[in-house]
Amino acid sequence: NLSLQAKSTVKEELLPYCPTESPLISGPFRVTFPSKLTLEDVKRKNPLVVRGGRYRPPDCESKHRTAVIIPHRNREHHLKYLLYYLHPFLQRQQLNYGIYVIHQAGNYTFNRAKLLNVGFKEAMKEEEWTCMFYHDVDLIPEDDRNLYTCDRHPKHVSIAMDKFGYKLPYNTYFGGVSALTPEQYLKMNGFPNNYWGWGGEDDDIAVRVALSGMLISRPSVQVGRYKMIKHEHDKGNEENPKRFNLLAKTRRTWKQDGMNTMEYRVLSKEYMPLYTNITVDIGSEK
Ligand code: UDH
Ligand code: NGS
Repeated sequence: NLSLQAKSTVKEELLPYCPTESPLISGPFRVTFPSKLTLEDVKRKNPLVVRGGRYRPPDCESKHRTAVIIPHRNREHHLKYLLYYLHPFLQRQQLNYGIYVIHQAGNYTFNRAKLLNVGFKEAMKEEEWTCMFYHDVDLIPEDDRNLYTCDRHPKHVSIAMDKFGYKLPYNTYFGGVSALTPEQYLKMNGFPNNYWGWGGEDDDIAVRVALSGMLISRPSVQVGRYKMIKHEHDKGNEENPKRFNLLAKTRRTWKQDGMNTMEYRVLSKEYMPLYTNITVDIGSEK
């Protein structure tokens, strides 16, 4: 029925913009980890989230399109809690959003930064996102005034984590959760592909921000608060002994390694009810 279809299109186009400040934001909330929680529960509590973990506010047009990119392997128990908190959190902020889990296939050493590069590229194929949140799976925001939108400069977001006594561990720390527009990301040639194992890749990203002539922005320490789900070092993500050597060379390598040189193979893309799962073969160290 054409006329009905036309009407519904018109209705969509006529949605007013969402207010600059969402009226649904309520500030700090308590983060706990209920032991019986299931993904089914999370699904039931988020009826407006559609296939692939997408959402748009039902009665206003959001000015923001945010993709959350989560590097992942073998952390399903953390993912469940993150989704439990993140979906309602993003909805209270009245964002258009999508959640992408970038799952490293195989048992070769983990590579967080390369997975984030893959996440950028794959998410941008699907939608013109205006902001990417690069998000560790074990960090739960504790205050919804911490807006998941981008700033004029690359933003380091997880600046007050419980495990560091709710302050930065050091001034240039860029780990955990960060947010960049596609323009900012491309300007710094994305992230390094050659940090295999734990450590240093986040410092490399901070160096790239500076080398490409940008500054780091941060939320206030009152709102940039996160609780980390406690865990031990993962198998397959041992400390990278090469990280200090790599970091010493970033100035010479950042233009030749990053967004422009990344090689990978997507093995599957599944539109799950609460997130898009992209399983990827990112190869191994050369
Ligand atoms: N990640 C995985 N699977 C892995 C390794 C890492 O999904 O096997 C992802 C996940 O999103 C994680 C992120 O990469 O949040 C960063 O890795 P990490 O959590 O290992 O790094 P972090 O520095 O912890 O937070 C290091 C282990 C600390 C052990 C302390 C023991 N008391
Ligand atoms: C630095 C690491 C970072 C890491 C940060 C916090 O030393 O990658 O510690 O680590 N840099 C290097 O190793 C060069 S944490 O306390 O979370 O284990 O993010």
